[in-house]
Amino acid sequence: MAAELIGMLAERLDTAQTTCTDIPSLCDSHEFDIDDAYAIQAALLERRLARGERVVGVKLGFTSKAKMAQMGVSDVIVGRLTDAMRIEDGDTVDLARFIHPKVEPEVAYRLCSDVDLDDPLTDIESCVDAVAPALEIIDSRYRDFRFTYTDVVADNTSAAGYAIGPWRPVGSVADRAVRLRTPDTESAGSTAAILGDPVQALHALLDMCRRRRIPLRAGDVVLAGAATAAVPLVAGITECEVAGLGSVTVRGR
Ligand code: OOG
Ligand code: MG
Repeated sequence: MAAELIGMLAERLDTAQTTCTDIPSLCDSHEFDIDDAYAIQAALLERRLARGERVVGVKLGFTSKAKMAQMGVSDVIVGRLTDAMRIEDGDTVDLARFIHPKVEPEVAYRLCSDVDLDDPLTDIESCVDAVAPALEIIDSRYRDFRFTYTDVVADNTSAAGYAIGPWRPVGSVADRAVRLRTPDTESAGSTAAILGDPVQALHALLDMCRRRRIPLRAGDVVLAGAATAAVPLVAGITECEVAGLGSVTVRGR
């Protein structure tokens, strides 16, 4: 796909986000493959960086069957997090910032060293020093959250916001109960839903970042993907609790 078209589609997604206006699937009007989709995502990120935002991490999507089934997609995807998306634990978030926000319970890791993508012996687990419960806010720029696999990659995997609970020194978080409570819903799941064990998300991430040349730097946050299906983010308190790790909240307003 021509660079000009990539830039135009990135602009369309960017404007949808900055003006809180949904758009139809890009695939309705254009044909593009997964490489083009990541190129659009990269151009979208460039626009954010040009506005003064900073990259603070990465996120994985569709690492759980619940999410794959909910969205009709069956392969892991990667997106980028910027400082403008960060919400402090317990903080209020203005719902008017979003088009149709949903929230999902996640596990976050923190990188303690840069990851060498070109060294085949890189041990990603040794590049991580902390783990925490997390909430991700997703806000697809597509009408009614309806998108194809390439659409959602181009749209930076619906990334819109995230909050991280207290960090703990990294250790196994396999098979931990996960609870998501909003004023309207309560859902329960397990960290086992995330590729069997969230640590597998780190290995999937390394593979994706090698293929897509996405740098992984010391201090970056990694969202491992949702443990349950996403639910609407509404006014009031939303909490994600991961057994043995603690909890994190945001307050919609
Ligand atoms: C795409 C983002 C998926 C996850 O945790 O699986 C995701 C979407 O569902 O809109 O963040
Ligand atoms: Mg997510």
